[in-house]
Amino acid sequence: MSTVFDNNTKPAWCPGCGDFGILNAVKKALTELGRAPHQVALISGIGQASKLPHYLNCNVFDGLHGRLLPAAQGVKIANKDLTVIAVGGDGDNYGEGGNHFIHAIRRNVNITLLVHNNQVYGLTKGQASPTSDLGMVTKVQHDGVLLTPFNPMAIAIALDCGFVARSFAGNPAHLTDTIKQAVNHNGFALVDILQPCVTFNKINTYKWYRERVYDIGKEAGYNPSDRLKAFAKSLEWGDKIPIGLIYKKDKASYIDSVSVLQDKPLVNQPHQPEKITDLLAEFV
Ligand SMILES: Cc1ncc(C[n+]2csc(CCOP(=O)(O)OP(=O)(O)O)c2C)c(N)n1
Ligand code: SF4
Repeated sequence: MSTVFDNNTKPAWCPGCGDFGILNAVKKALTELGRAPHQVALISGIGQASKLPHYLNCNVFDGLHGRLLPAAQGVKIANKDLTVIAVGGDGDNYGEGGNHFIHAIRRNVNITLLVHNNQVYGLTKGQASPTSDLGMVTKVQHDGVLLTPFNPMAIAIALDCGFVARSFAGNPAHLTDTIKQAVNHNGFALVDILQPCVTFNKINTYKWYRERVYDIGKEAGYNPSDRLKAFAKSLEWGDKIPIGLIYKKDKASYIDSVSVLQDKPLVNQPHQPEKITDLLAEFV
């Protein structure tokens, strides 16, 4: 598919990597939402997943490993008119950036977080990540992973995150639709994306996921605003893995709650740099 977001850079990912499906879905979602490149900012950390913004024609910023969320929140607060999407891996967001993940949910700035969850550290060649299953053998974890996996869905619901969804890189229609819903959500929106790493994770393959994922949106009577049921769904992992909108709650976002952000975006508001000099002189 060719879109205004193409920048003709050849991705450095392995052939068959789930990251390609995510890249296509991001481009399709933004196009279908009617966004123009100058209206979008993609913010990433470090990792294979975090290379995604390199392959799009829009505003982009690479932060440090695990530090994409502070940068993304800063961009949105500075210019609330931008569609801000943070993109990174499971290591980026649930390991190195775990603390930022928790507090970004609490702060509820209107950004979308896309986590490429390949259950492994791809860029640094296959160490266990926070979401690797117990017992998974890697080049470093010779006796298998000993730590209990991090459950992003359960943690986000426990923190009452307003939009908690999961999708699968091997299901382009579902992923595109989920990204569109997340971007339209007023507040912090999490989309955890099951992303096969064909090189370093030979367990959680396309086939492994296809045999297990089911669309919760098609389950009769499922109501994503029922927090206790959503929590129960968040604990499902193994033979059956739910994808779709698991939890939704409408609440005031950070941008709605801060008075100075109600008028024009901060970048368009009058500012007087000379006052900073006076202030510094007073305190320093
Ligand atoms: C603070 C810090 N710690 C460690 C690293 C080394 N490092 C770079 S990428 C990476 C892992 C990336 O894994 P993940 O975030 O899951 O993304 P993937 O490459 O799998 O898409 C690590 C440990 C770093 N760059 N900075
Ligand atoms: S190492 Fe894994 S995550 Fe990285 S590009 Fe290759 S398949 Fe994708």
